[in-house]
Amino acid sequence: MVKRALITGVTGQDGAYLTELLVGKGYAVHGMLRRASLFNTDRIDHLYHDPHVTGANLTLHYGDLSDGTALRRVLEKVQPDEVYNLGAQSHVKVSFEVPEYTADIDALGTLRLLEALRDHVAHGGRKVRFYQAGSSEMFGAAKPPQHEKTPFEPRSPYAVSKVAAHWYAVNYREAYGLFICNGILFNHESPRRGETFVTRKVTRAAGRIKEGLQGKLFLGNLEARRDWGFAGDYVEAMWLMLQQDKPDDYVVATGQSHSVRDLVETAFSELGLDWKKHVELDARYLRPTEVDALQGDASKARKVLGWRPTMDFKTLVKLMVKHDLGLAQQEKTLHRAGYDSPARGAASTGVG
Ligand code: NDP
Ligand code: GDR
Repeated sequence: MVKRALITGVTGQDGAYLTELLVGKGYAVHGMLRRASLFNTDRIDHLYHDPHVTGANLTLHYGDLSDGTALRRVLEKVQPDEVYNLGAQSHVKVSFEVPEYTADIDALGTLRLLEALRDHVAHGGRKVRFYQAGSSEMFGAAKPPQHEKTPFEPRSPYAVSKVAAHWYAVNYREAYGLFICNGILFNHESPRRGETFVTRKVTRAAGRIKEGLQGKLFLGNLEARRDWGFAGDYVEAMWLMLQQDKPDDYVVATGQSHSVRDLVETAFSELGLDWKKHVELDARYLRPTEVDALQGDASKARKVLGWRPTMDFKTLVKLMVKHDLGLAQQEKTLHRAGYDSPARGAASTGVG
């Protein structure tokens, strides 16, 4: 029997890596995406085949975490064995600008999906396993190293919403006996990372500065410390959680933490650049309340799931810098040929 997985947030960084992983394992993957005025499937286009072709193993469905009816419909249609709830307004700084929306999608959206799941399982007598994308941001002000028993002290509307989603998930597991796992994942990055998150913003800028396309990089707090791992490793942990005999919650992290300053220094020096000549502070990127230090203790995931990260911080930064230098070189070639790309991405958004 071919297993069926439903992924919300399939167009995001993790959605793309998870789809690759599951397709590689022989799953029929169904992704939920929201309607956009421009195509928003760049990260999964290489995995998508015309549905009329036999053997197509990624199918897309329109839906939105704000729309409970659509969630029910998609569940009924797909009849999944596993559901991965990755969809979210995932930007911490943006959550201060749009707190109600963030709560609606990240907290209530999870509740809507759990309600649909509860009915789907009760009426159809089906067995469905559910993964909830929790975050190290939930630990917020709690002292590192953080593990499954560390109390949550959230510091942003995003983090508060993820804490609510976490407890909804625990409650639905206990109240209705559903197979639900919360992953508490620390920051994970890749060349597919959105360009307003700090790692990608830095590696994009380093490549563009090296190619003479940009002079300055404006950043916020350089002292914050994060535990950065590779997204490809982290989606493996999500899948492993759903393959266990019992549902449980797991921290997923490398156990190493670095400051934003270390990140900038590592990325720029990879290209022989002196970051001090290019980086400037812009208070727009400071957060009203910051999470100062995150460093995960993933002993439980190591012991129970047999999960280990394969990529360290330096290798990850190197991979991203190399990728983004390539992008900058393409941009330069286009520029020379007379195709000017508009100012774009992290350099110009002013939000990330
Ligand atoms: P991204 O921001 O790259 O992707 C988020 C996904 O959610 C996108 O597919 C986005 O669609 C979708 N989405 C946004 N709003 C809605 C909505 N209203 N209805 C349905 N889908 C929506 O995030 P990541 O891939 O990095 O993260 C995946 C999940 O894991 C998120 O829940 C995030 O909060 C969480 N997380 C991430 C960590 C990380 O370091 N990456 C760490 C811990 C948790 P669109 O493409 O249209 O915008
Ligand atoms: P984070 O990631 O908030 O940890 O959330 P982000 O990369 O946005 O910030 C990390 C740290 O860098 C500091 N910082 C800046 N951040 C951004 N985005 N832009 C800047 O210019 C900048 N300057 C300094 C931030 O203040 C912060 O301390 C990510 C998201 O993927 C969440 O969805 C996820 O849950 C957590 O990781 C774990």
